[in-house]
Amino acid sequence: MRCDRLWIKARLATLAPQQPGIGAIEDGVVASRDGRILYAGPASQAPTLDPAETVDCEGRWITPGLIDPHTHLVFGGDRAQEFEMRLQGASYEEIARAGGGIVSTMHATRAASESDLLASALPRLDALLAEGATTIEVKSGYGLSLEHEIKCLRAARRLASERQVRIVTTFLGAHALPPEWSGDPDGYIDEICDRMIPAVAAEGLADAVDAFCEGIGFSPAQTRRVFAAAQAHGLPVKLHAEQLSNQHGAALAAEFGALSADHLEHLDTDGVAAMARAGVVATLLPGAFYSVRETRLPPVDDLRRAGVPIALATDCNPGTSPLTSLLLTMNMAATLFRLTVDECLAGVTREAARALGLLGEIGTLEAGKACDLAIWDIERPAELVYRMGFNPLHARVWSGK
Ligand code: DI6
Ligand code: FE
Repeated sequence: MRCDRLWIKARLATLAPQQPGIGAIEDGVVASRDGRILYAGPASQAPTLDPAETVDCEGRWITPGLIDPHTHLVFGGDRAQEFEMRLQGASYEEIARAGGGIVSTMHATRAASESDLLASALPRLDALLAEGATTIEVKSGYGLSLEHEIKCLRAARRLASERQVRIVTTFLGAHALPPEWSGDPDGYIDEICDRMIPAVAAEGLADAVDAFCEGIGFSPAQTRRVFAAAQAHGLPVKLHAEQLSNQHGAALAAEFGALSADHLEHLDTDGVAAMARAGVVATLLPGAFYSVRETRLPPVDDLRRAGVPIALATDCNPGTSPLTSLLLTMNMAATLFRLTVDECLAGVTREAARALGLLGEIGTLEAGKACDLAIWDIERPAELVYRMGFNPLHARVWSGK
């Protein structure tokens, strides 16, 4: 069988769902053709392959390319000053209510051009890619008007032409109330449903729609309207749910067959059950938990028991998670949330793919999927989780390249 490239003498973590644990294979090979995996498995069972190029991995580990299923990578400015305020005792919610927080980033984002936003997002994207990421979800949500949300989504889409990476975009107009709608959140929700979602859908700028369902964000009733408008335009939904309080957002997400419910520190058992029934992925964001010094843990044991898939993401954003490392995200998920090494690795590969609705395309080393690989200079997979601030990536392969 002709193939473009053959990686040999590799140890594989296939993450294939029918294999136990991470699907470890000691003497493995991966073959690619036309950007797809032709074969990934034991060398002994490989078909006869006729590669144009062979790469000797010298015993290195190959995992699926890492996937970050929740980021706010595109924004203007930074919030280092608010970080200093929080160090002096101000809380995240106090700062948000005083006009800081998301709205301060909105001003900086509105002042930036599409090219400015692209330029400022690229170093953050590069940091993720340097650790083996091959697919990144990017949300809007700092423009908060039709014009500026569209600008952010266009900048996000342009990231994919600047680098070898798959970018999945999400419209998050319902992230915060912009000042021009002050006192009229329902009017802003009308604007989102009647103008913004139709425009974003017509331009094909978003792959999904998200909302911030929270005391300082939008109510469940408002979130419901956003979800209904998204579905009317054929867009799947996901939700920032139960981050700072229990608004029963996860159950609402489940009702709409959401791809994922994210954060979840305040999720209760009814919410867990609703997610399990509807097959909603729990995307945990330990970087945000760490940065806001949250003390309430997401109910990981309940999620496990109910069989809710668990994904991990950086939540890269200027306010609550200025984090651009999926390796550190895994370490935090293990240390802070007590996820196992296998759960952490699945969380940034297979389950992250599931959270994006792309499990048929990426997330495991299986024939037919995109050939997105991370090749690591490690002796055992646990090294990817237990070290902090060390990057053992040897090579990154995106679409076979
Ligand atoms: N939850 C978060 O943690 C981020 N957005 C959200 O809905 C915070 C965004 C920010 O503070 O800029
Ligand atoms: Fe977020």
